[in-house]
Amino acid sequence: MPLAQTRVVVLAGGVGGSKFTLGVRAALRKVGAPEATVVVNTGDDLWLAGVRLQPDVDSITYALAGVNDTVRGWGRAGDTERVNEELQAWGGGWPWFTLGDLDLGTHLARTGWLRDGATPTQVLARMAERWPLGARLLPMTDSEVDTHVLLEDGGRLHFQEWWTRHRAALVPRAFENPGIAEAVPAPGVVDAIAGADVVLVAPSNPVVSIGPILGVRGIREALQRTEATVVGVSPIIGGRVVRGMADVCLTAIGVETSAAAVARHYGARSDGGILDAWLLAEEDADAAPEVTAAGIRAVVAPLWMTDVDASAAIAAAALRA
Ligand code: FO1
Repeated sequence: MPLAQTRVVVLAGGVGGSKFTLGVRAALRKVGAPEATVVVNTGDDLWLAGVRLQPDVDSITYALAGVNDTVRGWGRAGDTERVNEELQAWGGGWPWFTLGDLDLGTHLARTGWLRDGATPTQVLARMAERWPLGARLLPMTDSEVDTHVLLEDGGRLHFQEWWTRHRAALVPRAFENPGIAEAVPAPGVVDAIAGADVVLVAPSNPVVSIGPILGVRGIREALQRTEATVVGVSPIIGGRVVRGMADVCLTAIGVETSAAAVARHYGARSDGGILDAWLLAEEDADAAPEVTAAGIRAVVAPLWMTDVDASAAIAAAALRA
């Protein structure tokens, strides 16, 4: 299959997903291939102060539109916080969570359309009309799924509170996704996977970003059935998480923070899992035999997403795999 005709689907969430998606877009443009379809995690979406927030959808949309805050890693570049100050003066929202003024414009538009009866898929398509994103974004599901963190001390927190307020410092014993059992894939997700030549699993948090996508009934099955090659990119480099606090999440579900352990967690397609191949960082080349032994083809490549060119090179390596 010539690269120029490759139909690509990406499973993505959050900051790792945004950087990787930018790389995929650049790599596909370079060879004149069609735009990728990106299935985005919506498991940490939430209602706050009457508006619907979609952190991962917005991170990826803003990044593709080139309007994201690359320093903070979330929200809009150059945003201000006047509305948030007033909201908090009323005791609204969360004191440890900032809703930027421009970002709030997104949430208000989205909430209005949802209230008018649009589905999240339709809302996202409408948002994508504003900027030439160069990729088709689909939410993993149109129904509301949450992420809760069950703590060692018996407590239960919303994921955003645990992540943003406590910086993942409270020891989790499990993650739950209320609503996931009833969720079905958003329209177009299963067809995109079925019609793809390559499915790429972004180097996003395996537990709270990719985990919910795979938890939507029908998506894992579509990955197992597709004729596409499914290639994952390790979010672990040199035995450490590249960004975020994915190690805490992995420990909670009993997975070691290593490139091979995450590959085994996803599993080989030949063994009921989802992967055909796994991109390992050069720093983790030693782990290649372990990955191969699990029935997954190991491909060693530089994996630091330092800029779009580096991310595009990673995406190209994944496409070649
Ligand atoms: N992350 C923070 O660390 N602090 C914030 O105040 C914050 C606000 C925020 C508002 C809207 C939004 O879509 C995302 C926001 N994030 C914030 C990022 C987000 O909480 C997490 O980084 C992701 O959910 C993890 O994937």
